[in-house]
Amino acid sequence: MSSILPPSTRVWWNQPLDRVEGTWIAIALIWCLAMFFMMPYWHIFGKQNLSNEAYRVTAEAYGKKTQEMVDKFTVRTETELKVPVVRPPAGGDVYLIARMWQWWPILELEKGQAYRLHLSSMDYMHSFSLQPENLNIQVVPGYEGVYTITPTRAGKYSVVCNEFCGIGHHTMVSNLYVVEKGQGRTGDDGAKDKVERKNERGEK
Ligand SMILES: [Cu+2]
Repeated sequence: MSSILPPSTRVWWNQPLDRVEGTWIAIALIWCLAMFFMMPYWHIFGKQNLSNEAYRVTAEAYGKKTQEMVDKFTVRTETELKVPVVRPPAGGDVYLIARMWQWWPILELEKGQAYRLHLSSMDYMHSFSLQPENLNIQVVPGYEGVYTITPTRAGKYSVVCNEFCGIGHHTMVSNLYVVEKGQGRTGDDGAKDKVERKNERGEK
């Protein structure tokens, strides 16, 4: 038998099951079932799988909601692109736009507060990867994913696009800040920080 000539016997496949073959089929079946039941188990008892809500949304509607949050809660801008850093009230809704090739705006969240993180794409498929946390969320155009998150450690996190989205994919990086309660480089606090730093250097 070859791939060019037809098999010599017509019914070539009707053979009794070999013991080794049967054993491997049984092993594969048991493993498949184990993985199948691990999915709901890990969703309930594991910490990696987020429970999400998803809604249909248009890019325009989502952009508008994000813009409203940015208009209300921007505390400063960063980088030469003047990306707004937004600090929405603790426990509220936060919106993040993924688009070629930018995350917009930059979010500043308070440690220990639960937020509803909204994610949607303005164009193609992207993926929200939060480093160094083990968090990876698909961001799909036309859908608004909502994830309830509670930052547990203060610091500066990196947001990376984990879905190849074109020529500028590798530049689609951003930050996410988690600050201690009542802290952060916001308006007044920022001014205070500057004064303190001046004092440390002995300047007046
Ligand atoms: Cu992307």
